[in-house]
Amino acid sequence: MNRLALALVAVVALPAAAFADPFTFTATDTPVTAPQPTTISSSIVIASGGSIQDMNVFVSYTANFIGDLVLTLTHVNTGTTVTLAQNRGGAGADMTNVTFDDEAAQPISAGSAPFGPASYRPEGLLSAFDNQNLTGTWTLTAVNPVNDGPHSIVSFQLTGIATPEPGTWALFGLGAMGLGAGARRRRAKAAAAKA
Ligand SMILES: [Ca+2]
Ligand SMILES: [Ca+2]
Repeated sequence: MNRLALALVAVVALPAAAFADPFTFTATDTPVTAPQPTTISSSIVIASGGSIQDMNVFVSYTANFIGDLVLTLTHVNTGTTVTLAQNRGGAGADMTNVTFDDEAAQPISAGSAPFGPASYRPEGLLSAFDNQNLTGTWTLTAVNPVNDGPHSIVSFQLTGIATPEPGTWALFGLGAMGLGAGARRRRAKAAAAKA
């Protein structure tokens, strides 16, 4: 394999390993509390993210008679909404340290209140966000139309895997080419000095 081929392998192979990065973003506006039936929401603003490969949602929420809750995650920038839990848990209360994850062993329909700590597959598929850009505003919304007292989003977090957008890849490639050019110039100088 010649040097050019080696350099190409390095440029192509390194980013895939180095940049399929796990991410964690935590809402800072929690707790959000209101009397039912007022809808409550919590948002996370991500200034610069990559292409989503896996999205999971971590939630703690409190309410009596949780069975009338509809909990959704919306990417405001694209308008994509995924339902996490809809009318689950009956007369039970609360959802504590619950992770919604397409890869979880059990669906939310198999859980019972109080939910968690546990992982559940959501009602919809979080893979709806795959290959979309992580950048933007993400809103967790709790609709609870029957008044059983206050309800509260106690914590909200997004976790998953993202890779850089094509623009970032192009910049990385240019950077790697620049390094290669520098090495070639240094070798040429060394050769000239010897001559
Ligand atoms: Ca997942
Ligand atoms: Ca209620």
